[in-house]
Amino acid sequence: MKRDGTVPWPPQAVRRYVTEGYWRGRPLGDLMWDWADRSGDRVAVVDGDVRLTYRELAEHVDALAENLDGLGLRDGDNVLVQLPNCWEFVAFFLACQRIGVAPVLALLAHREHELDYLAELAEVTAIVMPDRRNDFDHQALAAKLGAKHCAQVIVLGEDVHNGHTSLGSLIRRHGDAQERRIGMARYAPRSSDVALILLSGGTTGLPKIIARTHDDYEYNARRSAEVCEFDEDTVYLVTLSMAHNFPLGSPGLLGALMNGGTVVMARSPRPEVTFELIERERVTVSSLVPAVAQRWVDAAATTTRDLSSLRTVHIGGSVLPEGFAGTLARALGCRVQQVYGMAEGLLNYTRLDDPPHIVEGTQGRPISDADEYLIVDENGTPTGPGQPGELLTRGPYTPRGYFRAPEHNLHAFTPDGWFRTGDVVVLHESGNLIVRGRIKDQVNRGGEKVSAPEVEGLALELPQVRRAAVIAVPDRALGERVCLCVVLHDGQRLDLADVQRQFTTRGVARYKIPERLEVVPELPLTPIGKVDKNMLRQVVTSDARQLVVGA
Ligand code: AMP
Ligand code: DBH
Repeated sequence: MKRDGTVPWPPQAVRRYVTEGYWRGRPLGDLMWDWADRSGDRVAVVDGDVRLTYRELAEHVDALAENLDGLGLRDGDNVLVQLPNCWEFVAFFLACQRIGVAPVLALLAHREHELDYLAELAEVTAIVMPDRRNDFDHQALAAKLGAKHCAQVIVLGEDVHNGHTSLGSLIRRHGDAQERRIGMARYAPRSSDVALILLSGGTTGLPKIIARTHDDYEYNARRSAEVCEFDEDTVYLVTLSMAHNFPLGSPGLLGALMNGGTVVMARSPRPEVTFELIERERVTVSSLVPAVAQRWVDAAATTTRDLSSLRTVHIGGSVLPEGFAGTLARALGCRVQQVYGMAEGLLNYTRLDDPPHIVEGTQGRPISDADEYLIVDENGTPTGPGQPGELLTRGPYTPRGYFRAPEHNLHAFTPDGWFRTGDVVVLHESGNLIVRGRIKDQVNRGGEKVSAPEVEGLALELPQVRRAAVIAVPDRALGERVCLCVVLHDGQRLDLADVQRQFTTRGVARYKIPERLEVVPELPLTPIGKVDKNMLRQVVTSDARQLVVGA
């Protein structure tokens, strides 16, 4: 099946990106053998006791790619992938790239509500999930989704049910690797095709997804790795889920592999797990969200692990508390790069030679000379120097539309292709950007983005609820948490535990489930009749609360 629903860059932009060398015309899957030819005996991936050289990785990937073809997966297919960080995930990702299959990268936290939607929207032909994890039976859910969406089920783990295929058995190397490598030429996906599908945090009923091409994503990772000075000595620890754009390609594990470095997989971001890996594998760099970084800082004070190999930490995904970049650098004895990025494209990093006040006080600047951006007011007019406004952007790795979302794209992009980030930024005199806040209707829970309208829609399914509004409430550990404000039907009662139980039964990812409930007699409205969330936020987070609750 061929994918439709992507929004291509206009021809003059394509010409520019090709002639000026941003896009190299190479599918991601081809690169793997460039790496193996260059660094074949070096260790590419470490996962527990498994250590794979670049050559071994490439051979596993080709064997897997051929077996996926044998299962009937074809160029143009999409596959739903929900896996923990592990070497098999890296191999699966690359095998998809070899044969033109696009992985749709779901988070481990996602449940039926999200996965069913993704399977439907992307029309996936296969689903890859672990057997069980943390007491959740992923395979049972995979079976249900597979049956509903006529998709094959591929399972990571020992306990593979009848009718499902074992990922372990597909990945085994066999036969003549050189012959297979030559034979792989028959797949040859085009570099302008979709390579992978990333999830956005979303600001609508259900989050939108982003199709990234080989050309754009290769540049995304390559240029990021240049900015972050990755090289052969880079040992990158995958701390966050590799389904995220940040550890996957910003520069993340792809940036490390492109430069002959080593990628170390962590199953959990907890310091108990990651510090041991840093010591054992002499890790030089990792990427963290502020909530995880805070736990590392706390643990670093008393750890007996040797963290001296750590040279740089990338931190981004949500607003960094003031002064925290400096605290982090001191606690871990390394440099910090702030990263302001998005699955939609645009990436900003502070540079390694920026002075400390810039590293601590800004979220960096775009990676590419071809990145364009504007800071605009509510009318779309550029704000004056130093004035905050919404950031709009376009460029060689920022697609011109969400996947299969023509209606939504009318609002999310301007007619001339600028992506409206929904973030409020200000341009610092250094040329770096500072993120001041956002106008999008979202909660940023420790870097995981939650669409407020999505949670409101789910709340309205509860029989007790007449009206619902979701706002972010500040939280020390996570930055923000989801607060659900509801007006109940007459005579109804509802408490937080009840809400949480009903959301869990409905199959909603845990990070979206409200952690605070406010039952109010009415929701405050703006003059044009929309819920006034600014007022609601003030009411809920201050003493002004009585005003509405008592109204
Ligand atoms: P997503 O679209 O889900 O990939 O999330 C990207 C969004 O995360 C951005 O548009 C910002 O709202 C937020 N974000 C990412 N990095 C930072 C950062 N360093 N500081 C503040 N917000 C950030
Ligand atoms: O928050 C993000 O989505 C994000 C943050 C930092 C991102 O996608 C990235 C870097 O690539």
